[in-house]
Amino acid sequence: MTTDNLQKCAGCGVPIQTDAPDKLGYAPTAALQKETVTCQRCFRIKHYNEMSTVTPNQDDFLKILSSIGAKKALVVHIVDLFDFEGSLIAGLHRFVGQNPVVLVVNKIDLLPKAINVNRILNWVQKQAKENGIRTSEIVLCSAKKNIGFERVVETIARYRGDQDVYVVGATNVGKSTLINRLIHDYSDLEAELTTSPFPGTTLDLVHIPLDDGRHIVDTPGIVYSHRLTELIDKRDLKTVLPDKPIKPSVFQLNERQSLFFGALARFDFVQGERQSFTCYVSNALTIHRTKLEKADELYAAHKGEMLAPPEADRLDALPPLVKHAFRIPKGRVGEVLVSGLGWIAVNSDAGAQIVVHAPKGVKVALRDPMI
Ligand SMILES: Nc1nc2c(ncn2[C@@H]2O[C@H](COP(=O)(O)OP(=O)(O)OP(=O)(O)O)[C@@H](O)[C@H]2O)c(=O)[nH]1
Ligand SMILES: [Mg+2]
Repeated sequence: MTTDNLQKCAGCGVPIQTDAPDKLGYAPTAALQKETVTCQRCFRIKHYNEMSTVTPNQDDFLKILSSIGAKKALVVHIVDLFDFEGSLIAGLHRFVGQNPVVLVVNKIDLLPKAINVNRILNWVQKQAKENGIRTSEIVLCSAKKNIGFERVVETIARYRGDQDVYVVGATNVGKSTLINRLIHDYSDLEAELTTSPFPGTTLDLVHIPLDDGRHIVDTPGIVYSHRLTELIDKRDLKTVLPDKPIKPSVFQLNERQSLFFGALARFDFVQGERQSFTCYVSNALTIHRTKLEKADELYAAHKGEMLAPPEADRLDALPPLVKHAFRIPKGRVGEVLVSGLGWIAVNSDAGAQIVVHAPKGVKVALRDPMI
């Protein structure tokens, strides 16, 4: 296969080839005449919303991270506020050497409307510290809705000096969307990176020139198999990934009641006084309440139908649900994160014993309340 002198796709970074239409990087020969060359996959994602995603190679990613450590650069680490712990790159500082790291927490538009951004920032600072994340600065924004973006631009400018900027993060956190906003709002460049609602869009480094001859570099997302969104069928992501502000659902539960999140997860209130729990999940995901003693039976009888996603034809691909037990002592409140699905807040400080059932491998963690 000829890859034309390492010409790379301007949308996703894949090397362009003109021989094999069914392989990555294909572009028709005529497309090479254009000023910016994009591959057929990017064309289809952009114009037909095609779900053409690829699982990036983890070794490649580690190589990219380590190579950043060997040069002087600013590292912009993007995480998704909807899956904060799930999308953090643990131990990033080990890879990036002496380089400064700015943590950009994206998608703040997904939180319910009436939230206090400063409170969220305090929460993020605390969580980042607890998770061993070392950063020069933390900024919150929405790249999509253009919230908090001046701060992002100022912060990058302040720490970059005259160096390149590498934008890194887990898949789907909004790296390419954020760089597109920088390009469109702060430069005359025509470039446009490919973005899509599905993880695994950017395939290789894409260098975008800055005014001083340096570059801002888009990178492929890291695949974390502890995120539900990496495990489930792509077709079910539409239901699981929120694209509008979350409308929290509040449930008053008696002990020994359960909630099902499609067939993807289950929450049991095992013991405690009657109290309220608030679910922060995609508005498109249906939550079913039932009695704890009926829950197993209900799951067996209705998964893939009333309890969906996943739909019946792709249930087999879902890892079995495993239990995570938590005891929230009297006097404490908390939230249980199910990485990629959302979180459930235990609002009352009356004490509660809960069990969360989530697909094997998915990260489930108790944390301080964000909201
Ligand atoms: N609600 C919301 N969605 C966002 C925001 N930023 C990006 N998105 C959406 O998140 C999805 C992923 O965005 P991308 O920019 O492709 O993410 P990425 O990090 O480049 O993903 P990979 O290339 O797969 O690693 C798209 O559907 C974006 O529209 C944001 O601030 N808010
Ligand atoms: Mg991308």
